[in-house]
Amino acid sequence: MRNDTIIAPATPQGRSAIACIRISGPQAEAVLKTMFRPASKTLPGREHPRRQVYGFLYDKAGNLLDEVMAVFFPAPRSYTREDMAEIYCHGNPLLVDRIVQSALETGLCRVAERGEFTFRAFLNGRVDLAQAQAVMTLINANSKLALDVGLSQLMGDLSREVASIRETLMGYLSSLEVDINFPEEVEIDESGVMEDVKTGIEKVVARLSRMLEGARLFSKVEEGIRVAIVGAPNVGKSSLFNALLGRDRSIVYDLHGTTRDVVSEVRRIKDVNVVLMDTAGLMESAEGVDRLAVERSRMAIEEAWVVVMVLDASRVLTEEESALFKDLTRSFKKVIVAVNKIDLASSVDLPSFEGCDVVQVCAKDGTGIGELEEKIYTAIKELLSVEDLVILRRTQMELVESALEHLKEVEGYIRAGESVELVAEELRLAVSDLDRVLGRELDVDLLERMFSDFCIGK
Ligand SMILES: Nc1nc2c(ncn2[C@@H]2O[C@H](COP(=O)(O)OP(=O)(O)OP(=O)(O)O)[C@@H](O)[C@H]2O)c(=O)[nH]1
Ligand SMILES: [Mg+2]
Repeated sequence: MRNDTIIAPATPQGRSAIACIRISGPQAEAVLKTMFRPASKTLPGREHPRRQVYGFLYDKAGNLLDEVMAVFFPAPRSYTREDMAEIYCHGNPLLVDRIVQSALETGLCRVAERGEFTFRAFLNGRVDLAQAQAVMTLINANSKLALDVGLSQLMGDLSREVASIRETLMGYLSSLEVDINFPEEVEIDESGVMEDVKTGIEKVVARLSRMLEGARLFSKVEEGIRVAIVGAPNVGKSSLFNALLGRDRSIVYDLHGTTRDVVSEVRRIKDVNVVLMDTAGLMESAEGVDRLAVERSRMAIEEAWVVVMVLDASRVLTEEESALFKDLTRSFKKVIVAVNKIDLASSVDLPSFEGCDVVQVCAKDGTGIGELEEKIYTAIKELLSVEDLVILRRTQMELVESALEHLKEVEGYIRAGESVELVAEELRLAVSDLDRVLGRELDVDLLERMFSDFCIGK
């Protein structure tokens, strides 16, 4: 596509022992040789590939710019698969700028756009889009978890999964196409083929749904996993929220309906970021502004990955609370039951909360808060296993969603006994969506948006 030569600092603006400047493209060697004088006879260039050479940089007028190390990587064994040069100079932004300016004065190169090095690596087939995305995650990660996911994706874990799904679909497509192309010549058990395709597609749908879930979850990792504190009015949700935060953030009052808006705060529990959400008490009979508050609580539950359902130990469980508990567990969210106000109850008679963690707490004096925190952490850790997490951009997620829709369409067509042609067409559309996810089929809009988020020099 582009065949010019680009240059950019690869290290951030700031003072450091060393800064790195990268040059990529057909003139990379020429730029380096124009500016560089080695201390010995060795020149960094095609004759000494990938070898660090010590020397000095000069500008056009012959002024010394810096004492540096330089390396030349001939294509295709470089980050971009083009000819590349790297210069390691002293880490002062003024110095870096002066070197880049002098390189531009040779007239052989221009300043790189954001992400252009990685973009070239992608265009030249060194990485696919899932891997390019992983590179960005590795640079921007704020947590160990994000780093681990980035690394596994850079090593091609997601790419292999998408490719394997694609292969499976292509297999079905070719078995269908035999039927389409040679309807007379080959004796084919059509309904048998269709039945196989249908069973296979079900598995693929499950795999893609899992991928999508992993991507949605990963997008929450950095901003914080949402944990909603919910329950009936006045059970002590806000008190518990404050106890977990370690400060009086939410209003506590001995009357129903104290909390109305959802109150959110970010907290770190060990190595994960958590967005704690205090919500309004849920009650069926709510009217007016209370009705609106309950709606907000419901929305918070929707957004949450983990729900802490708070009960009041000093009174019996209401029917409404039992119903809420059932609803929550049915929604596949991780539910933790916190039985609050144990200081008021002489003996706590707990009904069974099947498959749920139950913690007894007293928000007032802090009893059990540590244990609750531990349970929240464990629940999040169960959700966040590195193998399940996937880094996809919004647009890529939409492509996976669209592939899923086509596959569900395929299932529907087969069930309805529609023609082989129709089924094959939907399958082809699903394959095309998957190809765009990895960038096998170019989607200019996606590419532009993706690489413009990168930093200069990457
Ligand atoms: N004895 C005792 N009282 C508590 C405890 N936790 C909360 N309370 C009291 O229970 C009342 C309600 O507490 P809140 O934290 O406002 O309850 P809430 O669930 O947020 O209430 P709404 O926002 O109105 O739904 C207050 O008077 C608190 O002091 C506890 O562990 N023990
Ligand atoms: Mg409250």
